[in-house]
Amino acid sequence: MNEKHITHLSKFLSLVLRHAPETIGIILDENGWTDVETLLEQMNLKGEPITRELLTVVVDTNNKKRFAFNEDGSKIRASQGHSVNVDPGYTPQQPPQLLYHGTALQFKDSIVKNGILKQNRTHVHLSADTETAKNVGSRHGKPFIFTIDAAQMHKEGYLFYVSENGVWLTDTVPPVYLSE
Ligand code: HQG
Repeated sequence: MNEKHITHLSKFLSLVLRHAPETIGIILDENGWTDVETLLEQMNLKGEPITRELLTVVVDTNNKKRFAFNEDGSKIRASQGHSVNVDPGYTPQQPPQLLYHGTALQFKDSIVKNGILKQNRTHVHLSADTETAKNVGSRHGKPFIFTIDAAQMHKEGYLFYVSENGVWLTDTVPPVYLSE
């Protein structure tokens, strides 16, 4: 199986399972799940040939474990990263003392002033370690890492979730909890 093709399919799945299900005429339920058979049918119909076996390879080999099947394998969803309004239904968790947010240097001043905002996504995405945060930030430019006093936020009532693939999610991070 061709690695480039797997990456292409992963990006296509990110598009339809996180941002634009309507491009291939599928529907996400309120928790982000969609029917696997319908997904396969619609992808084949819309010029993205895929089999159940190939879909399983894409899910299993994904470097960030971006997608998950439900227990009986009849449904699939993205574990995080949505811009469409779905609620994965994760249970609030006690976060570690510190979490990290990797961004690009050009956003630093605005974040110091306004806090970390979720922009187009349903949540602010935070990392448990600086290495991951650095990789996230590099996607946007010269990486810059903010440290977040997650324990204090939690103490003051902010909710934190951890996605099935280990990304920490919260609604917003006000400037007062940020350090550089
Ligand atoms: C920035 C990837 C100015 C924020 C990653 C980020 C992650 C502000 C950008 C996941 C701001 C939004 C999410 C403010 C936030 N002023 N800029 N007040 N508040 N920003 O892509 O966190 O590979 O929506 O710092 O690994 O970069 O797709 O969020 O730079 O887990 O699976 O606005 O996406 O995962 O960018 O990345 P994004 P993100 P995948």
